[in-house]
Amino acid sequence: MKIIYSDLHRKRQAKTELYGGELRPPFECPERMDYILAEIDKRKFGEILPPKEFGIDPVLAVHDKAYIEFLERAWSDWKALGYAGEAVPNVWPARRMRSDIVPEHFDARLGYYALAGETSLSEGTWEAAVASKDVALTALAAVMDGERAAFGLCRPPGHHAAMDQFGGYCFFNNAAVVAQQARDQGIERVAILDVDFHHGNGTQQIFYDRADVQFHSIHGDPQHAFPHFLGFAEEKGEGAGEGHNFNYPLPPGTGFAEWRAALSSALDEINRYKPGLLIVSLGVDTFEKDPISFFKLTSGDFVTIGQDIAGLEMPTLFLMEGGYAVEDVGVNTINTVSGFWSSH
Ligand code: FKS
Ligand code: ZN
Repeated sequence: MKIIYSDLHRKRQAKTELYGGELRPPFECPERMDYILAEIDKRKFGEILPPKEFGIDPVLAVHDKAYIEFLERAWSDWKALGYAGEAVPNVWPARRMRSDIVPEHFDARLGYYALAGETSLSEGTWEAAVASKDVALTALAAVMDGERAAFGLCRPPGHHAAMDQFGGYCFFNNAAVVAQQARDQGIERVAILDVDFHHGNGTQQIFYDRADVQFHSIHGDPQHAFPHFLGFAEEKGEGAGEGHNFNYPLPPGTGFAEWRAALSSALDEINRYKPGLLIVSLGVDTFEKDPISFFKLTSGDFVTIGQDIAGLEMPTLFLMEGGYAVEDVGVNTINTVSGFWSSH
């Protein structure tokens, strides 16, 4: 399998994440990639290739222009204010206030374009986010050129990023960028299967009113898990997208049998939809030892997930999302893609 990877992810090396009332080192750290690379090397699995540069146009196709410009300038704007720490939002256009005015003061812009407060903007975040979407787009190009599957080792992740909001460690929605690019290159229907522990709120939002990109997310019940305010089963899409959004929220303590039943429903539905491309938002934070999640999947279960997905027999693009049991992230990730590859 072709695996696309860039060292530029290291430019995102935030020092802080707001968690439990403290600023702690982020769960989403560069070492996650080191464990994946080590596992690839150990098993001699796949072939690692660098990304090509695709410019900003594919991002503009799904994200707001002013949001992109905000992100590009954020670090220098923040530095100009002379604060000591990294850029952490602390004010929002909350319910009963106005969100129709894009604010001028950077503190307010930061909150305007943020959907949560854990993700600090830091030096190099923009460069890493740009490289991450190029990794995704290069992996797509491999599949468009006829590969059965490819794996974009994206970091930072993308599935929480909405049309004009960052958060949940995400800046550009890599899955949405490649889904749109595939559509623009003539693929009529694209399915996105999000198996990260967290609901893919950004991906859902971007395609919510569209029938040409179908979204499935299996995740921790938002009553108990981030992003908390989206991802309920009753969200089925709107307008032309009605009936093309599928959420499978699962309770704390969910084990593989129940999780796999949700996967099976999603795969059945995707089979009926007959997309020309399947994009898998691959998070391995469903693992039993994940420090911020509550599912109980074992390392062996990830092999089965890969095999089950391969059963669809569709051109498939895996994109990396979350997973924070850092020392197990490599094994769990490569178990998934190698399970797929050895049974396709
Ligand atoms: C837990 C607080 C959770 C934020 C969690 C973000 C998860 C990010 C992710 C991604 F794939 F995007 F990286 N705080 N009490 O894993 O979904
Ligand atoms: Zn996650």
